[in-house]
Amino acid sequence: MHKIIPAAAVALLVGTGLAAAQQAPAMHEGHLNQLDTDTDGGVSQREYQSFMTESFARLDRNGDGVLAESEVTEVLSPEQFTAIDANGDGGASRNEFLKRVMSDFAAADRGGDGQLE
Ligand SMILES: [Ca+2]
Ligand SMILES: [Ca+2]
Ligand SMILES: [Ca+2]
Repeated sequence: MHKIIPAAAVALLVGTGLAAAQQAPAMHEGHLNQLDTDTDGGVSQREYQSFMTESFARLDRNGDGVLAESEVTEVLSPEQFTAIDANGDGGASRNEFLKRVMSDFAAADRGGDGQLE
């Protein structure tokens, strides 16, 4: 639980921005715990993807299915945004977003068992 995990860092970033922007802080328990919706002690690919899909929907304020840089300035640095916008059209589509975060997940999943612990 004390490893530095890039995937969790992205989640933290997204979560923190949302919490700061919209809601009372509910993110202090530990982000991996929050992502672990079936509470089996690990975050599966499916849990991670479903969290990220929800995050995407919340970040996409105008609901056009694409994150404009202006929609994510609070949670992503310009470098991170550029990294997500794989085709460089200035918008992060859902596919681009998920592809990026799921590759972070794979990179963080050192055991290769599809679970982050
Ligand atoms: Ca789990
Ligand atoms: Ca949008
Ligand atoms: Ca794009």
